[in-house]
Amino acid sequence: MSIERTLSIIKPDAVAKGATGEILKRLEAAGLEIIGLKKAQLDETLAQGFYAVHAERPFYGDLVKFMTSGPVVISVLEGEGAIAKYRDLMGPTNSTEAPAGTIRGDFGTDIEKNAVHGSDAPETAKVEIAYFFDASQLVAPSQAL
Ligand code: FUP
Repeated sequence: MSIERTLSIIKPDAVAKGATGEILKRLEAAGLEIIGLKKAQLDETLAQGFYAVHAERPFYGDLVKFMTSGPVVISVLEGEGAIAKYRDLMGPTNSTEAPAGTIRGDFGTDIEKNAVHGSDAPETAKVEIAYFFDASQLVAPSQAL
């Protein structure tokens, strides 16, 4: 495995529930370092662009509406095997199928309101990180204390 970066979005449902702190705590506890972080209100154009790959899917309009329904917390995580590690912590896409102990199992509701997004591959991570962060907004990971 290698050191990777991945993009995380804590979605409007989880932010509205006050779960931001707990989710960030789980990421850090798993050894993922937060090297960029911001809270944002996505507008329609930004949400549409982020999910452009799903533009032809029937759920696209509702997904964009959901993602713009309230603030999100966007972060860049760095660590050994960060992409798979974060997807393991998230659990499966559909929160109704996500086991307790996973972020989607504990904080999501269904396949749309599923609490978090995480990149699914190195290529998508690169594009997604650049979509929300300039290089100058990311810090170098800290050295072990
Ligand atoms: P994931 O990689 O787990 O986030 O899942 P996908 O890329 O397959 O889907 C992206 C987002 O689309 C999901 F987070 C939720 C939403 N979605 C729906 O709302 N309905 C569906 O039937 C499938 C996905």
